[in-house]
Amino acid sequence: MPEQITLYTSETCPWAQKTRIALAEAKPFGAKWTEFEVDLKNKPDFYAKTVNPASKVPAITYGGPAVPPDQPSPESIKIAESAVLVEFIADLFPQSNLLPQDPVLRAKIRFFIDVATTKFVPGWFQFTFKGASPDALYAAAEQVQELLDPEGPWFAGEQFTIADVSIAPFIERLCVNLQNDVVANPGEGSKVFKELSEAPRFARFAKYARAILGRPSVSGTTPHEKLIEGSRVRIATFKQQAVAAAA
Ligand SMILES: N[C@@H](CCC(=O)N[C@@H](CS)C(=O)NCC(=O)O)C(=O)O
Repeated sequence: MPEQITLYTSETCPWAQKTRIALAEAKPFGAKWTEFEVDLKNKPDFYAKTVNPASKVPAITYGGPAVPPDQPSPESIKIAESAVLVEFIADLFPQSNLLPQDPVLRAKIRFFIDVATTKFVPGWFQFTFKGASPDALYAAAEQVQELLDPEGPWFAGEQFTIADVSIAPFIERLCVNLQNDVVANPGEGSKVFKELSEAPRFARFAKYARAILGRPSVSGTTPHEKLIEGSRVRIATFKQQAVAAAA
């Protein structure tokens, strides 16, 4: 009998979405799990005490007896950090081939994840929420597309891997922000969307983004209206902070 898995998540958190995508991809290969929605504005007391001392989502309890998610067993293993969890899920369900065996491909996948996390995520974040120039985002999109298999549809060609899992929530958020022009400098979002989706220099990136958005484990797992609402609040908060800092 497989060990129990409980995922502590939050519906609009991109890091938690990575683990939800990985689990959904592993489902045909036997993954079964329980989800517990953590209210990040009002976290339950048990969470930091017994699941994740960093008090962040995602986290997983693995193994131990079957217990209600709000009463985690001391006997279960507690694991946090989305990058660790995504690899853990790939390791638990090797038939999913989310992390193929070939050492060179594994290294390439990990390098791609590093670029996604250290270049693409900040490029999206700084442009969307802080009103930075889109140059860093464009440079990151170019770097991402140079690493992609030329034919695709995925990073590693025909096989969907944790490389795709790890960038998917951020490509989804970028598209939602740009298409709805929910960015720090209104008007800029639509322009950047046109550039990224129509300019020949981003053709491979645009094709990849469309494939990611159409993947069932990605599409429909995060309500876009909540992402838009959350982005508006975050943009307004950063603007207030900038005004306060300048005063
Ligand atoms: N490096 C972490 C980042 C996780 C993270 O920042 N999660 C946010 C929500 S998106 C969180 O739980 N923040 C705690 C809080 O809001 O108090 C990971 O990859 O898992």
